[in-house]
Amino acid sequence: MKHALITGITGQDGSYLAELLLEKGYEVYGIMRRKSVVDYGNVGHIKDKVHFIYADMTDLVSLVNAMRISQADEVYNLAAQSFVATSWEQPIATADIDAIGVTNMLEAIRTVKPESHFYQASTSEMFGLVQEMPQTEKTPFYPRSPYGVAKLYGHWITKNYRESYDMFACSGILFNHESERRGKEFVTRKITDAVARIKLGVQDYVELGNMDSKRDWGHSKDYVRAMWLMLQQEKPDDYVIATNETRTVREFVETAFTHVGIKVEWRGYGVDEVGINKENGSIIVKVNKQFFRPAEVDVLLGNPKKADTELKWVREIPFRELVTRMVDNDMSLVAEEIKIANLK
Ligand code: NAP
Ligand code: F7E
Repeated sequence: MKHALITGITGQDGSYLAELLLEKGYEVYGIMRRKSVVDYGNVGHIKDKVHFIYADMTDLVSLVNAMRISQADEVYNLAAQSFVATSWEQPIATADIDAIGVTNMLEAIRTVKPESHFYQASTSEMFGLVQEMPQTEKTPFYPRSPYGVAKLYGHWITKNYRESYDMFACSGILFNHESERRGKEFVTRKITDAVARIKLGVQDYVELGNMDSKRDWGHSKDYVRAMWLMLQQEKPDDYVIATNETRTVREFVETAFTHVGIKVEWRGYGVDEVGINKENGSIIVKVNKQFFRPAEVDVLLGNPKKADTELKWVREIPFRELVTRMVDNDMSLVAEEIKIANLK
């Protein structure tokens, strides 16, 4: 039986990856941060099947301990301060976790079990101000946020440990992937949660930032399969994981509202743009400068050809299904919330 250690197991990807590895018969270990109230995040439903170890990416000793306890054959480093907007508010914490944290994990592996296979959660944010379309493994990087800069360090240190110590260390350059378990501060979940609240009559409108920003959005469940595939190859390498489709935030909004039977009509430009419910004329989308970033990544579009060819990785959940799954999930959650509030 293989042992796997997942950092960031309580997050979106960590939870889907833990489910996948349990299905495959792995003994799954996950690191958790100590909090004042115990919180299993997205893995509450499988908490009895996972071995939890208290550790932190900024604490090398705790990671060495996690390696000693788990004796992991495969280490998936998913832990990160992952919200780009917060990386301007907490640039140093972001660097400690997302950059130095990677070296901590690699050193822990090198000390305890250097033959372990290592996966690093790299990101399309490293392409930032994109230098070519679409982006591939060969596209030069130009990060545009403290998050992107920190992740670029993590990417290169992974490659460096592979070349310096012959470690089986891979980076997945994953483009945006979302799900029903996505944090509500990210634009997709913010939209689907708001669409459910507006449809069910408990919210009037949603305020967003840059509506023209374009992203290559897939589903997390498909993307964690790619992580596992990378660690099963004969040789370690880096791969772009993406859908090769890109859409604006505005298109995401339209698709989500359409799914609940609301047609949005757009009026005005820039910060004055509003989305109107065509049926009754009410404003359901506004733009608020507060959600703009100091430097933006305008467009991302990834070419996953190498992953298709070498990993035989295919995306199974198309864009529309991603959106409808998220909206349906939020409709159920908000309806339940309303039911409970009415019982009080
Ligand atoms: P997420 O939901 O924000 O999960 C982040 C995880 O990291 C959580 O489990 C969090 O634990 C943990 N964490 C944060 N700081 C930590 C620390 N100091 N020590 C230990 N654990 C810590 O992120 P995700 O969407 O699943 O993404 C997974 C990884 O892929 C991240 O590295 C992210 O940067 C990267 N990535 C994501 C995307 C995407 O579109 N989702 C694309 C490319 C790359 P708590 O529960 O305690 O907060
Ligand atoms: O923003 C725009 C915003 O916060 C997407 C992380 O998983 O993917 C994610 O980073 C776009 C940006 O994700 C709002 O300006 C407009 O252009 O959902 P997001 P992200 O920044 O792309 C990458 C690949 C990662 O690695 C990260 O960890 O949407 N946008 N209005 C907005 N964004 C937010 N959050 N909120 C708004 O109101």
